Amino acid sequence: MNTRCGYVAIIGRPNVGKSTLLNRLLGQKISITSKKPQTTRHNLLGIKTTGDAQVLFVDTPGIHSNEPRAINRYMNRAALSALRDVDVVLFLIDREKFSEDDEKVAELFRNAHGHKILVINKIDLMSNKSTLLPMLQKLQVAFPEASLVPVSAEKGVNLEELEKVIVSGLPESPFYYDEDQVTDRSERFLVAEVIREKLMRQLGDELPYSLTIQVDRFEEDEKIAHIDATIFVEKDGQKRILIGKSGEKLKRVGTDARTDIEELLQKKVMLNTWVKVKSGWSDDERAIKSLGYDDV
Ligand SMILES: Nc1nc2c(ncn2[C@@H]2O[C@H](COP(=O)(O)OP(=O)(O)OP(=O)(O)O)[C@@H](O)[C@H]2O)c(=O)[nH]1
Ligand SMILES: [Mg+2]
Repeated sequence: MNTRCGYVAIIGRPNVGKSTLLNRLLGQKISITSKKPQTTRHNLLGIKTTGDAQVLFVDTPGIHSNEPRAINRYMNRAALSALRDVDVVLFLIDREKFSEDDEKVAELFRNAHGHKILVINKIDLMSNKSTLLPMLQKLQVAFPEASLVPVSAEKGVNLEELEKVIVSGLPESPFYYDEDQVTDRSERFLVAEVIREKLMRQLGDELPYSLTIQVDRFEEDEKIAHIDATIFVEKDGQKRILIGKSGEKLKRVGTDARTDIEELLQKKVMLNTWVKVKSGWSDDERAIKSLGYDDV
């Protein structure tokens, strides 16, 4: 039997649903998601092996044109690097809005190598389904080389069709990874991401962009994992907001994170979190490197 295997980059502006789609396709949550744009900061490999195909999905940070800080430039760099040596490119857009950032990604998509698939996401939100066909026709003219697939990542609509189109774009090749492997990222990395997700979801608009997580201790035996993590923010005021009245806010974040980490590691988890101020880390090239933003 000839097997197929190759890399599939998932690109798009922030918030179109790239990470939601990855998790859905894998049938397992490895990538964090939230209502806020710029949730994903790192490229994340998600491996799906079924029958004679192994798909190596790369979820990427949303490409954006407003790049005020070093961390934003790192995120865009990461997304761009995913397009190198890729076999299939999935360009995700939201059903109706086509913004300046979408244009920017569209340009990269047009110039990309590999099979091109334009994925129109969130079709569950289309109130008038009769607008879908004319929209697809317009998009096909704008992207003549691309296969068009409308989906709902959240509701799982039309994903089998999408997978078929993806697999048909993969080259014949032996598998690169073990069949039961889901990602190449460490549990330590995934744990830090879960904590960041709970913070993204529970905090107001500005603060999430000023924080980053470092796992200081990760020790486990068969039954229990002991995890210590530091949440870095940029200002004293942010630390106060984050801790909240008598530590309530942080406690809620910790409880939510622990539940997800227990699910991830399949064991009991003792999680301790601290908040520290690291002034200006997000716009400091050296600081972001030392905080793990160093792989592109
Ligand atoms: N209704 C609906 N919501 C969706 C769908 N897909 C994703 N969402 C929501 O859109 C929001 C953004 O989803 P993410 O998966 O975090 O988006 P992303 O493209 O990874 O965003 P960044 O990581 O910031 O680039 C979340 O609130 C999702 O629940 C969909 O098919 N339908
Ligand atoms: Mg994402």
